[in-house]
Amino acid sequence: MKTALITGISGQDGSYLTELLLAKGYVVHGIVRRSSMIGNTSRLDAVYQDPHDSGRRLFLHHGDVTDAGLLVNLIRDIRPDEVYNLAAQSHVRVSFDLPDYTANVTALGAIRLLEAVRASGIDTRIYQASTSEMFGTAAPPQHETTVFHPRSPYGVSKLFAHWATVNYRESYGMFAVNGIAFNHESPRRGETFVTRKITRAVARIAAGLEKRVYLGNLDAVRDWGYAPEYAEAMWLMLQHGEPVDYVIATGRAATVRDFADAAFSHAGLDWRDHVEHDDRYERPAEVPELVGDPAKIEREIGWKARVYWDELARIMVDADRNALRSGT
Ligand code: NDP
Ligand code: GDR
Repeated sequence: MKTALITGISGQDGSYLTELLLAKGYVVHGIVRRSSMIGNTSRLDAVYQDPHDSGRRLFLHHGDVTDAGLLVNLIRDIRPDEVYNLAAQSHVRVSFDLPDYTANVTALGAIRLLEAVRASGIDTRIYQASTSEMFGTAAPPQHETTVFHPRSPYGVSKLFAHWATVNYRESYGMFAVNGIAFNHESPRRGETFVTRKITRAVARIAAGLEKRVYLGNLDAVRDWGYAPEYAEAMWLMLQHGEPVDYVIATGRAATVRDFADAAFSHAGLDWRDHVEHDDRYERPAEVPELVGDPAKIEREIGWKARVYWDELARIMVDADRNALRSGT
C-alpha cells in the first residue's frame, strides 16, 4: 500500500487527487491550514473518514508550507512514497496585492518541501504544481522548451519553484518533476476565478436572483481543461520510469468572452445582456494568450484531455444550477 502526502489538499486539485489516490488504495496524508471555521475542508466532505475509524486511509494534519519544521517532521513521520506540492497562493490578481506573501508560500514553500524531503533521506517522488502562467507573454502554442516570461508575482514565484524542482533533481538525483498545467476548472473551482465566477453568475441570473456580473479583460485566451483529468496526469507523471517535466493542456483555447457566451447560452441567456466591465478585475500586466501543446505528455505518458472548454462550461453551469436548486 503506497502512501502520499498532499499539500493544498483542501483546494480544487487536492480534492480530486485525494479521491483518485484513495480509489487506487493509497494511504493519503494532507496538510490543511488551521481556520476559525470548519468549512475549509468542504471539498473533502465526500471522502471524509472518521478519525476513530481504525481502517481509515485519509489523514489531515494542521500545517502550513511556511513552516519548515512542520514539513521536516511530517516527512520524517509519514515517510511518503509520493509528495504532491499543490499548496499555493494561487490567485494571479491577488498576487499583485500580496507579492511578498505569495512568494513566501508559492516560491519558498516549494523549496522548503524539497529540502525537507532531501534532508529526510527518504526515497520519495515529488510532483510540483507548475503553471502555464510562467510562459506569460511567450507566443502560443507553449510547450516544454518555450522560454518563460512570467507576468505576475504569482508567475515569478512559480518559476522559482519550477527551477528549484529541476535543481534538486539535477543536484541530488531526486525524482522531482514539474507538471506545467494550463488552466483547469470544475464545479469545485474557487469562486473568484473567471470560469466559476461566470457559471455561478449564470445560475443566479437564470434563477432571477441577480441581473449582471462584472468582469475584466474579455479578450484573454486560455486553454481550459477539466480538473479531475489533471489529477490523473499528476499521478501518471509520478508512475513514469524517468523524472520528466510535462506540459498538461488540452491544446484548444477560447477567449473569456467565448466562455461567457457558451455558459450563458447553455442557460438560454445572451451574455451581452448581463456582462459588464469593471476595471478592478484587470491586472497590472496581463497574460494575453495561453494555448498548450500537449504532444509530449500524450506521446510519452499516454495522457490526453477528454473534456474541452465548451463542454466544461456546460458541466459547470449545470453543477451551479443544481447546487442553487438544492441549496448546497
Ligand atoms: P486552489 O487555490 O484551489 O488550492 C490551493 C491550496 O493551497 C488550498 O488547499 C489552500 O488551502 C492551500 N494553501 C494556500 N496557502 C497555503 C499555505 N501557506 N500552506 C499550506 N497550504 C496552503 O488551487 P488549485 O487546486 O486550483 O491548484 C492547485 C495547485 O496547482 C496550485 O499550486 C496552483 O497554483 C497550481 N496550478 C493550478 C492551475 C489551475 O488552473 N487550477 C493551473 C496550474 C497550476 P486553503 O483551502 O486553506 O486556502
Ligand atoms: P488565471 O485564471 O489568472 O489564468 O490563473 P483566472 O480565472 O483568474 O483568469 C483567467 C483570465 O480571465 C481574465 N478575467 C478575469 N479573471 C478573474 N479572476 N476575474 C474576472 O472578473 C475576470 N475578467 C477577466 C483574467 O484577466 C485572465 O486573463 C489560473 C489560476 O488557477 C492559477 O493558479 C494557474 O496557475 C493558472 O490559472 C494557469
